Amino acid sequence: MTLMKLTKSQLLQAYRRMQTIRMFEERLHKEFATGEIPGFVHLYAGEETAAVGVCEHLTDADHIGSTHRGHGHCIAKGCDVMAMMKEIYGKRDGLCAGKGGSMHIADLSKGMLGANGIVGGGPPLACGAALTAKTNKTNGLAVAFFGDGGFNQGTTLESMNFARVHDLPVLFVLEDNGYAETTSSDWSIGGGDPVRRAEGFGIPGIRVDGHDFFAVYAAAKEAVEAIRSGSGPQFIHIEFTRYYGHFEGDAMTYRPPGEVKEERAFLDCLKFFRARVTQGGILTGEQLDEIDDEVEALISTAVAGAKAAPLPVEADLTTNVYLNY
Ligand SMILES: Cc1ncc(C[n+]2csc(CCOP(=O)(O)OP(=O)(O)O)c2C)c(N)n1
Ligand SMILES: [Mg+2]
Repeated sequence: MTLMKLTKSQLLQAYRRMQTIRMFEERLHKEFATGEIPGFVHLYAGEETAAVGVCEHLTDADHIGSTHRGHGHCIAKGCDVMAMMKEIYGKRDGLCAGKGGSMHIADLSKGMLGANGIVGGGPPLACGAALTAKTNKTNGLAVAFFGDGGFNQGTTLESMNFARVHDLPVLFVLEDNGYAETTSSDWSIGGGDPVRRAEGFGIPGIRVDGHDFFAVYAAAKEAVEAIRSGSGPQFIHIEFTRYYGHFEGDAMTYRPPGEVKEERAFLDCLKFFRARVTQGGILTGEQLDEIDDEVEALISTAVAGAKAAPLPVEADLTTNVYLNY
């Protein structure tokens, strides 16, 4: 895809969102080490193109099902960054009143169905949202993000079959970061080629280089346009790596030495983006630097706000639960 197909403001927004994800995650990595953040945290740094390249084609009326590595999906779908940070710190005015934490951030007003602690939990939710959109003829769609581990779960395979049989407006997005915990995706995906697996379900698919925002954006544009014109489900296989461990605290002994260092040096999607738009003369380095400064300030404010925010009180235990007390 040529850069000219994106307007300057679209390029600036995409860069801001990817940089917000990167800085959010880099800062969380540091803050988690202080011991102040409760629960588990899984970082999305290195995978920014998937969330942003896909969600830039969606509206608030479209839904996404996410994963345990969900911060990037939330940010790309427009969730409030300050409220997200408070949620991760378990604070009362967090996005889910401090009851969800990192792995259960949701915001239905933005179509964000929730990060999800169940591997393979997102695709059935996305199918449900897509069935609603189809039944109500909203022209909306749903995206199921899942990892290479999630791709081998029965729930994902059943969802792909269900989506095809019912011609649901669903985009299945495989975020192949090379590992499911410690297991290599080269080994774990039977048959080897995920696109062929999707085609086995009758779902058209494409593989893209996840280090290249423009490749992901173009593939997602085509898939979303096809779905909105009634094609039924589509599939995208995105390949990249995660910059951190499976969870914060993972010693990563299963990774070859230097793997992440090399990825960061030579395959960083943000560096690629910057080079493409500045060398093409479409944006200036100063415009991008300005965004970097603004995002850095936003994340610092979010962390300070989250640390200072009040914890839930005892009476909050019985609010927003299924039973009325
Ligand atoms: C149903 C289920 N089985 C196992 C787990 C434990 N678990 C959490 S994350 C994970 C690996 C997921 O790998 P992948 O889908 O590739 O996502 P990634 O962590 O690489 O983003 C596993 C096995 C779980 N949370 N849910
Ligand atoms: Mg994985």
